[in-house]
Amino acid sequence: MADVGAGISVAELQLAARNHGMPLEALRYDVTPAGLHYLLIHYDIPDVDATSWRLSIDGAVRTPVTLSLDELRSRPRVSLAVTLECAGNGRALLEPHVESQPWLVEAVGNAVWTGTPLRGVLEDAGLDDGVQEIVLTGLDHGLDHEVEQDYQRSLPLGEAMRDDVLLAYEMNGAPLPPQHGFPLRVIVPGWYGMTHVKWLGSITAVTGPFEGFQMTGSYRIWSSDDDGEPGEPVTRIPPRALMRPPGFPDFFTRHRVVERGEVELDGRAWSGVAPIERVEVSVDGGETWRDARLGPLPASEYAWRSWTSRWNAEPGEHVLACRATDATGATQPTRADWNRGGFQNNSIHLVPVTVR
Ligand SMILES: Nc1nc2c(c(=O)[nH]1)N[C@H]1C(S)=C(S)[C@@H](COP(=O)(O)O)O[C@H]1N2
Ligand SMILES: [Mo]
Repeated sequence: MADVGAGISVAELQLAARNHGMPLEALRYDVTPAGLHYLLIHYDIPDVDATSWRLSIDGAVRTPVTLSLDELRSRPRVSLAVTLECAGNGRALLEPHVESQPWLVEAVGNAVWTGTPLRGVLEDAGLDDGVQEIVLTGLDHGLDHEVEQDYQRSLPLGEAMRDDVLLAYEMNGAPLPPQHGFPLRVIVPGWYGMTHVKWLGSITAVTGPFEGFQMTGSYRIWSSDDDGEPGEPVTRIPPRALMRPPGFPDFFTRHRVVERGEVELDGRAWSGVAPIERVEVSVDGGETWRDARLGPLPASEYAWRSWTSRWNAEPGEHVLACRATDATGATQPTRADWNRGGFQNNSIHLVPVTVR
């Protein structure tokens, strides 16, 4: 860890203090308690009065609709366990340094979200022919790179009409906490976090591509520093595994101390593209690998899967590692390619330990 994050600015520290990660020991919970789930808030948490709040469905629809929270709650109800990960997870491990929220590996959580399918709401409004995308607008407002905006993301129509895309009003069986989008957020299983719009205010059907800042000015893979490069959009989460760090930490460095002998290593693995098929573990920094045991099938296709692996720990310095492979055969790189926004760094998780 020595020089990772060298040159992190006070502005980045300010972001890191607002937007916390999931402490890695919370990998022990299949369902992440709300307070331990990672958090990413671009602007301010809006102040929403649930009784006067309304969701509007407008744009290229036959009947524009507004719905209250009670009306949404009386619609068909679906609960789904979904692993959310920020597209910037791993950013601070990239070199050269990318300025933004300086995540290491912990921008993840797996919660049970309850709500009503977006699809039904769109069908009730009646989409016009030629609708291409659904724009989701949050009630939060701010500036990014001098562009003043409401937080907005769009979804291609095909994704928006999936049965498992939810307008969620509960997290882990309780009303959404303010920081996670009260009173309503979108859940798009499989996609990186930026698409799961919180504090939802309106849903707008559009007949062309939506080109708001969060679609064109961010969340794209730009491989160079060239401003003119359009870049590929960031969409679904590629495979990743994390290890629950064994033993106990040093306060300041968080370096681990492990007692010699049999150690049961464990963690979680997920992919937003296809089910996890394999997790491997290395106890020599990724030189050699062996298969971990996969836990039971997760509660949903988009929830993380547990894994375990036994290790006979011998005294000395070791670097533990894990990596996931999904059903498409996609796996994790030892070192991900740099990109200007610092997105999608799913390089393997390394955990240095001292065994005594
Ligand atoms: N309205 C709004 N929605 C938002 C954001 C935001 O800043 N405003 N942040 C997004 C990003 S980048 C991520 S990673 C997820 C984080 O969700 P969580 O804080 O519930 O973990 O919310 C997304 N939804
Ligand atoms: Mo994010």
